[in-house]
Amino acid sequence: ELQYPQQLNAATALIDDTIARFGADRPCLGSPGETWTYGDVLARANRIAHVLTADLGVVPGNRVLLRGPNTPWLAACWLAVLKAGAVAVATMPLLRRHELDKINATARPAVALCDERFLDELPPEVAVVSFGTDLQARCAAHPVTFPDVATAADDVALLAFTSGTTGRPKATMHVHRDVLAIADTFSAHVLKPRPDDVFAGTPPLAFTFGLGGLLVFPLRAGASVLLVERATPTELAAIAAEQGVTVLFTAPTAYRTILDAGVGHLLAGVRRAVSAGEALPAEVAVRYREVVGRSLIDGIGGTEMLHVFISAADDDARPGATGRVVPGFRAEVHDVDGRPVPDGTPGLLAVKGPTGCRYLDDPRQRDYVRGGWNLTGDVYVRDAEGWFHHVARADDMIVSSGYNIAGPEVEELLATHPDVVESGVVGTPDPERGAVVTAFVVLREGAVPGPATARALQDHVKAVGAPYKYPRRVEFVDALPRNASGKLLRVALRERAAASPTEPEAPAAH
Ligand code: 3UK
Repeated sequence: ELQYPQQLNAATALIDDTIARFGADRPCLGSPGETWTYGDVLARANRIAHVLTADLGVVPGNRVLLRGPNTPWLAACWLAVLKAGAVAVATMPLLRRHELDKINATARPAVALCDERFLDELPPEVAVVSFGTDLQARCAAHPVTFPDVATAADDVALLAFTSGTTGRPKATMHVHRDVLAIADTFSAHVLKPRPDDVFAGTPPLAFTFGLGGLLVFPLRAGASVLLVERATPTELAAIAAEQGVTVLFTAPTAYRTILDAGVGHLLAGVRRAVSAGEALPAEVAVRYREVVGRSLIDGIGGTEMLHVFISAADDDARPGATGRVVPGFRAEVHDVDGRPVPDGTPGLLAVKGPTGCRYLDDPRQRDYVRGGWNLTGDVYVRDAEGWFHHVARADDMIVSSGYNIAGPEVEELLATHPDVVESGVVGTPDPERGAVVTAFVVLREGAVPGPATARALQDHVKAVGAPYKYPRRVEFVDALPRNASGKLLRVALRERAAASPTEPEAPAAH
């Protein structure tokens, strides 16, 4: 059981309390050009908190929209918002006006703090202060100390928007206690960070995967974090080697790309490499272990749960399984009526723990939380040893001629063919079969996109998996569509498949 005082400000805990434990002169936030010590971060966050409250009239409970790529300024603004007792609404840098309009309408921020290079897409009705120059100039007029607002542990600290691809975006509310709870469960028990650790990675701070891994976890441990604005997977590997990164956060496709490029050895100094957002293909997990000598830490988390609740560990991983329940959480596999199913049987993943789903003003709360359990929308199997195996998102199950086929499973089978870089597998409606398994495939350089390769891939799937799972339709594409947090957009593939009627069994060359 985690115990927190009733009065709790997560930003005070992450900065002021960490300084009290480890001192102010240690490195805290780094970017390619500079390093801010804990003392620098404290002074800047405090001054920004004065700007928010004194200059901009922000009061506790107001929401403050944040926008920008991962930089020390963005991180300091996030801490300042919490110090002021306000609610941080961080937005993904890739979002454009249309998406920001929806977020603005739901969150109704009092003011926005925005990287000066990212002002363009903000809705005109939002009052905005840009950082660094404008905000920096205002900061100079304020003292480096600030009396942090004495928030309650269960006051809302942040709104995080789900990466959902249909309908109105859902805002999830997380309280000050939740922010510390993710550090004191997954990070403390699985990552076991030390003050000399150097964290880095690619997820935006607006994605709670990045917020935890690239701000909350390092600061809770007195460690430092290197914030990179943008990096290809191979650039990330080079940065990790050059900068002595020891804890790394990125998506499964990035690890795969690093291994494919033959630069996996650059991660030799990384003690903990976390993969989340999508299922980690077993093949990638195996190759990573061979090349780097440690296991990737696969973890499933979610915006609704704030962070990871089932994970492997660097010294305890099983390729093909996500992991085991993180201490502090409970997880079960349920049938549609909410009853636990026996081990070995697929069902709906149900989770409870110190964090959980609280949608802001949204009837979909009723679907996500049932009988006290959070239903993530994933189909999972638990084995007798307590390992959880990801099957698919419930929406990504394909029912074809009465068979239940998980799109991601067919993707795994395809990934074992040497010509395949990656694939996205969805169902296309079909009058006879209900749905037809359709694979969008990215081929390795040199492989020929055409009927012969399609046939070879189909035969391969039939040979390594149950034959009924083979993709009756195969389409070759240059890249797969992904959303702002790097997830495969299966909805877009379904639309594409439905829009381009192809003769089954006679795939067109791309
Ligand atoms: C899927 C996974 C298999 C799964 C997230 C870590 O991804 C995060 O949050 P989102 O709200 O999406 C949640 C959904 O993504 N998923 C995530 N990780 C895995 N599926 N294996 C995995 N390891 O469908 C889940 O329900 O975007 C991940 C930490 C914080 C996060 N917000």
